[in-house]
Amino acid sequence: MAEEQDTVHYEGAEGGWGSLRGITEIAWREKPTPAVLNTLRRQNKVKGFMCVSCAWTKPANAHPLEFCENGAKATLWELTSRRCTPEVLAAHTVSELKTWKDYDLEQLGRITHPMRYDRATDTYVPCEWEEAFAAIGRELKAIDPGAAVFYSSGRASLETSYLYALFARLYGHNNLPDSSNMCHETTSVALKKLIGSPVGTCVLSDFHLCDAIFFFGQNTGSNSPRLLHPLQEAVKRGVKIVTFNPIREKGLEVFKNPQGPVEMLTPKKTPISTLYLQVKAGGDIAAITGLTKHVLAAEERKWAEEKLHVLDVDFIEQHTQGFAAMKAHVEGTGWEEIEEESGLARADIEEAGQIYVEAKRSIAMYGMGLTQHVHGFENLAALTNLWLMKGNMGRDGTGISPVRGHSNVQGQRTVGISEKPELVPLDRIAEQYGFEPPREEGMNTVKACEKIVSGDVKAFIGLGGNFVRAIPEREKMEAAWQNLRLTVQIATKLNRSHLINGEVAFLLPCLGRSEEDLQETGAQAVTMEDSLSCIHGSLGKNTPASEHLKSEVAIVAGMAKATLPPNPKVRWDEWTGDYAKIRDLIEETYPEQFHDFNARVFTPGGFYRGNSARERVWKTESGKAEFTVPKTMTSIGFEPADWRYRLVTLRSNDQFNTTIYGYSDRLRGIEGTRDVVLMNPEDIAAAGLENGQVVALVSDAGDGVHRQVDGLTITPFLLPRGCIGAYYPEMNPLIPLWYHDEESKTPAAKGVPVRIKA
Ligand SMILES: Nc1nc2c(c(=O)[nH]1)N[C@H]1C(S)=C(S)[C@@H](COP(=O)(O)OP(=O)(O)OC[C@H]3O[C@@H](n4cnc5c(=O)[nH]c(N)nc54)[C@H](O)[C@@H]3O)O[C@H]1N2
Ligand SMILES: Nc1nc2c(c(=O)[nH]1)N[C@H]1C(S)=C(S)[C@@H](COP(=O)(O)OP(=O)(O)OC[C@H]3O[C@@H](n4cnc5c(=O)[nH]c(N)nc54)[C@H](O)[C@@H]3O)O[C@H]1N2
Ligand SMILES: [Mo]
Repeated sequence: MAEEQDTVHYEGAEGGWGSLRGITEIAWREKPTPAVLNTLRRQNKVKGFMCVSCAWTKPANAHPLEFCENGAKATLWELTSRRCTPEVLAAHTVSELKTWKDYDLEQLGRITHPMRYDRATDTYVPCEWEEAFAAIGRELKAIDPGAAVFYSSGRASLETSYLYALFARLYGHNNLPDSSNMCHETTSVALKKLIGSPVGTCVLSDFHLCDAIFFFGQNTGSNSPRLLHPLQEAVKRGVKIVTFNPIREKGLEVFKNPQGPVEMLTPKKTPISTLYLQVKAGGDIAAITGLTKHVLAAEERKWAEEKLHVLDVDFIEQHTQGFAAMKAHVEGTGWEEIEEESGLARADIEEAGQIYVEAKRSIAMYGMGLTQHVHGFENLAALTNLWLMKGNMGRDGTGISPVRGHSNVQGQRTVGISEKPELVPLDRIAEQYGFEPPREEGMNTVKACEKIVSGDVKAFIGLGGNFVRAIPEREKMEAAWQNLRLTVQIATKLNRSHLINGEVAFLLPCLGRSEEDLQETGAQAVTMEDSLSCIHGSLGKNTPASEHLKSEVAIVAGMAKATLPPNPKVRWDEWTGDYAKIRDLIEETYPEQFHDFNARVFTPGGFYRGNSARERVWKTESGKAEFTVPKTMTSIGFEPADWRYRLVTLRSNDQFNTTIYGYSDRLRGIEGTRDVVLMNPEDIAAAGLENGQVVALVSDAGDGVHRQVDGLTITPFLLPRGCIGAYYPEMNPLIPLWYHDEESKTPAAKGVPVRIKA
């Protein structure tokens, strides 16, 4: 077995001085003013502004500095003093900018003016807002609404998102793909089907009551660092934390609280995980089946010896269906297969299983390690089986808690951004606005890509994000982009997606969330929903990066007004002038969840919008929570073969999705470059490769399509054999568009079939 000392790794703990250094470095680069530092002090506080980084909840009793390294980076990134002005854009053709790295594009700073792409000079040229809106309206009116796609990245507020979805439906389509389609769509589909709620069931107080927390494929230290605070408190309370992850991610191993002075000054660190199991990528169904098998065996023993139960038999009886079939299947699955598929030893799985057996209240947390697989649905089904059998759902201190990504990605779905019409109260909307909304299913991300390739899509609007960079199959998609007649990108900074343009293209710069949003009735607040279904108000105070920016609400309203015929019930200008009126509309559409919305906007800790599964009301087809018989023991969508590896695409500690803050993945010990392939030393030797050798990765999906990424340095790393790691988004050309979760179509970015070309 390879040892950590033979590999590249990080010596410190997550948090601590290293994390302060991370903040300082970016602060130095972005040259923040005193006003910016003030903004950090208001971050995630009541009547402050809500962080634009991750979706972890903002507690009522916030720390004096309730932000983490990555939240600070995100804020400083938004409030940079650099400006991407018309002069800067005039100095570089779009063809030239296409050769730049993502990092360098965003380093140009905040976009200051609305811009139109000028094909003759191959540059962006400034334009007036009204000119842009009129042209967009003209273009949209000229095409069939079904040929337009309105994408959103999960950052825009509830107010913007609600209007954006309304715009799409008034115009005539449900083509509302969301970054969620590449992320937790597996959750939305699986949890809806299994427990009748598309989101997690936990609230913050559950973390104070549980006895065990199980983590599957979620990198807390980098991606939701503030969650380390409740975890650290839980550990101090004696809560056992068990982690399943192919990589020993530092944040879940040890944590040093950068906000706890004692831990900063002394070498005291909190070990986080009691047990850390390096499951093979795609091995979770097998691992969870092993845990389930152990629980069933423990039940049998306990009943035989003490006439007592390990299982929650009353819950199973009253609230679920399908237990017997699931049980028979798990008992029929041998340990040999479980060990082979999970890459874990039976004894280790049983040790974890015993922690689960002994815990009275357990929480399951997970991230992209479960959702981004061809059998991602099966991952969540297996996990739900395990959680249901002990009644760990809908009881204080228990539950299933997907850790969401973008700061309002969950909320966007809540207020109507969905390609699935059955998830939206269309009848109510029809009544509210006096029109007949489209009822046919819209395009999700993968479908939109397919239709862009086939030429059926004519217009693409991006409400934030970096679509072309985030999706699979980059080469083919970039080429197909030329089919589009209209592309509109609403953004804060320049990125690759802004350089792949349709015939008519606009770049519309918007306010960031930390900036003051002044409208007719004064400064406006916006709202978002966190991972635990709590809604928070956010008030930007910083001076906008440029006087020419518009808010996202104003931009959506401007485009809508120029596109749609007048309707007395649809008052874009009035709504833009006062966002409280948009909140009234949201309340009207969703009265159960958003009652008294305006009065509750600044509730400390946010207001909880409720969750039926938490109340043990199962809005599933059968009216019960569902056990499932797994149809496969691996979540990987290809057969093993010699020299075929499972590529896991990773986020570094120094990026937010396609935004690269820098080249220091401190928590994994990788510095100065992102062009690496992380590989087990024994695999390196077996393949006849050497540390430091530069190689290419080649797609091995068996579909005859050549996909390749060059210039990657072999780096020894403690990964299970057969699994290799490399960074997202650089590796996205290697992922076939058809390679996605079977049920939800979430691209399977955590188990991509590749070969190494020396
Ligand atoms: N700083 C920062 N914060 C972020 C983001 C960011 O890019 N940077 N992105 C935001 C967004 S949109 C999202 S969705 C979240 C993403 O946050 P996460 O859900 O944490 O996503 P990833 O970092 O992609 O991968 C998570 C972990 O899955 C592990 N893994 C890979 N394959 C498997 C597997 O088969 N099984 C198991 N058990 N584990 C596996 C990886 O080793 C990794 O540690 O973070 C959000 N927060
Ligand atoms: N291989 C691989 N691919 C993946 C993933 C993976 O793990 N592996 N993860 C997937 C996941 S989980 C996600 S969520 C997607 C992410 O996909 P996206 O959400 O589309 O991408 P981001 O990188 O978050 O978008 C960054 C851009 O957003 C813009 N922006 C920033 N702030 C604002 C704002 O306030 N308003 C507006 N309008 N624009 C703003 C900036 O211009 C910035 O360049 O990628 C997916 N793709
Ligand atoms: Mo995400």
